Amino acid sequence: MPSSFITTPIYYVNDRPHIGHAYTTIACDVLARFRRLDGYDVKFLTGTDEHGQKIARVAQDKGISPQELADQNSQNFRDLAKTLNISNDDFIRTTEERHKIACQALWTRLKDRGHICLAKYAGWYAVRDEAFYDEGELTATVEGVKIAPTGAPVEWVEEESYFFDLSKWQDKLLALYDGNPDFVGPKSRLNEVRSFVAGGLRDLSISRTTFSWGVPVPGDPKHVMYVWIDALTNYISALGYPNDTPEMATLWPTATHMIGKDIIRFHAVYWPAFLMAADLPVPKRIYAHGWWTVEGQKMSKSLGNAVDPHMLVEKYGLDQLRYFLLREVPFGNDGDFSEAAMATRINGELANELGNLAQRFLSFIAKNLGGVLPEPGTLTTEDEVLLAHAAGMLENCRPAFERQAFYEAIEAIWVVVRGANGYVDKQAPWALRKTDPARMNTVLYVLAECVRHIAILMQPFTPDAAAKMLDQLGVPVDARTFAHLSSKNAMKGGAALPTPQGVFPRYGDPKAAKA
Ligand code: ME8
Repeated sequence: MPSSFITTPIYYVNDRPHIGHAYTTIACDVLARFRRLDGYDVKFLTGTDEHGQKIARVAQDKGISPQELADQNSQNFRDLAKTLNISNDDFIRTTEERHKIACQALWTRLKDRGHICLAKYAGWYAVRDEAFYDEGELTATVEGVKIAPTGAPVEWVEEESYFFDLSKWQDKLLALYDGNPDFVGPKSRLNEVRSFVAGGLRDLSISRTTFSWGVPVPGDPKHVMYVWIDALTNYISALGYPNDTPEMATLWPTATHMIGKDIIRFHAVYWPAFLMAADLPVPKRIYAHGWWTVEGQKMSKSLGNAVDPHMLVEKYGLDQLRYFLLREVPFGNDGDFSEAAMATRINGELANELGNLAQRFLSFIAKNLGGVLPEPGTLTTEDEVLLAHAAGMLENCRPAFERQAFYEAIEAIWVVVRGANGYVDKQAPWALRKTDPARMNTVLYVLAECVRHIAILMQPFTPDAAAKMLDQLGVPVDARTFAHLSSKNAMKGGAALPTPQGVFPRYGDPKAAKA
């Protein structure tokens, strides 16, 4: 059985989760569900990033301990995963013992191999990004405050620090990118990372002494580890590192890290360098998606415009939100979020196109045929063409999923949804009832088999709605994987179908959605 380890970034606990966090987590969930249905042994990990100066400062401002802040907000991320029907197999917190053990073991291994030495750091640091910046990357505001390219203010840091010998890894990193063109996706990000590395790397400061909210450096506990070496290690601590676990052996080399474009440098430069230096395998793929703005504006605390995913689920429905986020914007591109756009997609695609397709012929069968799926007669070319398109969907979705091109997979499904709606209009089974009942039977059967395919493939995107559709087709719960798409498991004429119910209701009025 092929394996796949899929990870979200671990989210900082300084703030409540918003739509951006929900986006990455949903995308990972869709990938994890797709691969499980495709026969993979999947492990899907998410969690929270709880150490570092940013968390320590926010806790101080709130007058609580960093651990209290972490406990509260980690729970918020866990709750969000539940609300979003996320199928994660594990949830890691960086304040857990298993994680500290892994961080210290990785550190010791890097030290023993001569990749860590003690020196003095003097340079710029942005607490908001938990990142170091070179003077040349900064711009000064009118007030004279220097800011990083991300807009985060920087402060001057001068302290004793351990360094990782990143400068020695330039050639090996370039060879890694050139030898594995799929290591980073989309291609534009690979080019960005490659040119950053080609421009030369400086050794990286990986410990701090001016605060203590972090994993202590082994043998020198006045230092805590830089939060990014701590955070990145979560991906292997969850697999049992430093123990020689079966998961480290089989799952780790299959890792797909899904992240936002903001943290590509940490994942595609620092992380593989740490791993190569520790003589551990590098992940298989890193995919950086784009960012959402909200009605044209960056989401930010000061604007108070962060969109709460719980509210959207409540108002529009969970599967509707999952579908919208992956459908609206090609994964990898930036997108603008608006409730009006969401209502339009829900009504135009989920309610009118997919929902109606299933609802129309199922209620017709319920009303006119006593809820029994008819036996098909001889198939016409049009029947065969539609069924062949339905049977071909998986082959079109798979390569799209390999490239995390979720919207392409949805489009491949929608070609069949639209084809099936065109088929209904043309074949008009309702009219055939009087003129040619045998032909009507065939058309209804073909539609049922086509919708069975569509619903099986929609499971990763809209798990509840797809399950309801499959329930209504009477497809057994244990016959819903991609292996069951084969004609061996085709719908059986003569089967009694449960009473149909609408799966995708229309959302009121798209304009009212903004109110
Ligand atoms: O960076 N649009 O955590 P974080 C799309 N702890 N995605 C967004 C987004 C937006 N507007 N805002 C946030 C960290 N995200 C580190 C990660 S991993 C070892 C450590 C998503 O809480 C996106 O995936 O700041 C981004 O990478 C992540 O949230 C950052 O979450």
